Amino acid sequence: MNREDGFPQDFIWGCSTSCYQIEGAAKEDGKGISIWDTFAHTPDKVLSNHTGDIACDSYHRWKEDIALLRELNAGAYRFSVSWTRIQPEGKGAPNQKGLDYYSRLVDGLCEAGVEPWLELFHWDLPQALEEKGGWRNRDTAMRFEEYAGIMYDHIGDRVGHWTSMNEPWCAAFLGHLTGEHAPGLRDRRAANRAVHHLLLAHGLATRAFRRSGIKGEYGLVINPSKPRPATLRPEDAEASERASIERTSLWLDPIFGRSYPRVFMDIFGSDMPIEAGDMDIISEPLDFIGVNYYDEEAVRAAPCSTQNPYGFEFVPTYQKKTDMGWEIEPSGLRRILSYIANVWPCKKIYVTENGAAFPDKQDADGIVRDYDRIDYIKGHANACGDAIKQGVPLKGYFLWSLIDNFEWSFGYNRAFGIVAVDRNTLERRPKLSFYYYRDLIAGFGL
Ligand code: GCO
Repeated sequence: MNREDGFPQDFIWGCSTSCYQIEGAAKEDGKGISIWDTFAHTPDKVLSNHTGDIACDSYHRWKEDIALLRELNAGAYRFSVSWTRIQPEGKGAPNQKGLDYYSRLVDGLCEAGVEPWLELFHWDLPQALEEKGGWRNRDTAMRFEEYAGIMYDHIGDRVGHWTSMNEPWCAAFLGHLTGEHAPGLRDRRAANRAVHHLLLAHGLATRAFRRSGIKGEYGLVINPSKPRPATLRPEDAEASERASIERTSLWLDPIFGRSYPRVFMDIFGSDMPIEAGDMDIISEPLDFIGVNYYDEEAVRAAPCSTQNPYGFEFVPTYQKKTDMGWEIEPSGLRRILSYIANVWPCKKIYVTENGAAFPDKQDADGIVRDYDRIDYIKGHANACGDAIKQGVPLKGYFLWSLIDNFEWSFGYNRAFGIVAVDRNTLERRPKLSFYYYRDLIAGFGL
C-alpha cells in the first residue's frame, strides 16, 4: 500500500529503549554489577532513590514488549545489550544465560516482523572495569572489543543493524564532569580521557565487526547539538559554532577522519591520551550515524574564560518546555540533520531517539490522553519530512520510548513512553500517543 504522507516506502519507523532502563532482573541469571547498579544504589544520586532493579521487568516481559511493537507494526526495535549479562566482570568467557536472553529477544522480534537494531553499550559499564579506571583506562576499550566480538559471534547471523554505543558525550561528560550520571565523577581530565577511550572502543568494535564478515550495517549514535544563534550578529553565529563542538564535532570529526577539533585540542589537548594509530582505528568507515534529538537551545557570544572556554552563553527562549525542561522546537531537528549532512559525508542518517516527557494523567477510565506528546511527535515527524526534502539522507525515525522507563537521574519521575507501565503491577497500557504512532507508521499521522 502506498503511503499517504509522502514518506518513502522503505523509511524505517521504530522504537528505542535501553537495557538498564527497562530490563530489571538486576541480579538474575548470573548478571554482574554495572556502574548504573552501583550509582542508583548510592543514596541521593537518583531522584526518589529509584533504581533499575525491577525497571519494566522486560527481562521477563519481553514478549509483551514485542506484542506492543507488533501492534504498532513498527519496522524496527532499537534495544541495548547489558554488558554485565554477557560478561559479569567485563572480561572473559560469556555467560550463556545472558546470551540466551538476547537470542530469544532477537528471534521473537524477527518472528513478529520487527527488525532488531542491536546496540552494544548504553552507559552500563561493568563495575569491575570501573574499579580499574573505567573509561579513563585505555584497557576498557580493549575489553569492549572483546565483548563486541562475543555478540558478533553469537547473534551476528540474525541482526542486520548494529550500533557500538549511545551518546558517548553523556558517558564522558555527565559521567565524569558534571557527575549527574554514573560513575558520578567531577573531573575535567577524566572526562577528556573518557572521550578518547570511548571513541577508541567504538573504532575497535567497528573494525572487529568488519573483520567478522557479518553482513549488516554499523553505526554510532550521538546526541549532537548546535544551539541557534540568538541574533544575526556574526559573533553570535560564531558562538553557535563553538557551542556545538563538544556535542557534535568532537565526535563526528574523528569518526570522519578529521582528528579532534582544533579548538578543543587547543584547550584540552594535553589531556588526550592519543597513541599512534588510534585516529585510524576511530575513523573506520561507518554505514550510518544515529542522531538523538530532543530540543534546541539558543546562545550568544560571551567572553572566554577558564569557566567558559568556548565563549558562549545560553539565552532565554519562548518555546514551551517538556517535563524535562527541554524546549520543544521541531525545526531544530531539521536544522541539526541538515547541519550534519552538510558538514560530514554521512551515507545514511537515522533519528535514533526523539520523544518527550510530560506529566501524564490517567483519566477516570484509565486512559492517558497525552495530546502534548502526540503534538510533539507529529511536529518532529514533519521536521523529518522537511529534512528529506532538503536532501538529508534520512532513512528512519525511532521514537523514545516504547514504554515508560527508568529515566536515569530522574528515576521513574519522568515518563517518555507511548505506553504507561503501572509501577505496582508493571502492566503495560497504551496511551493515546501509542495509537497516534500506529497511524503515523501506517502513513496517516501527518
Ligand atoms: C539518551 C538516552 C535515553 C534517555 C532519553 C531521555 O539519549 O539520553 O539514550 O536513555 O532516556 O534520551 O532523556
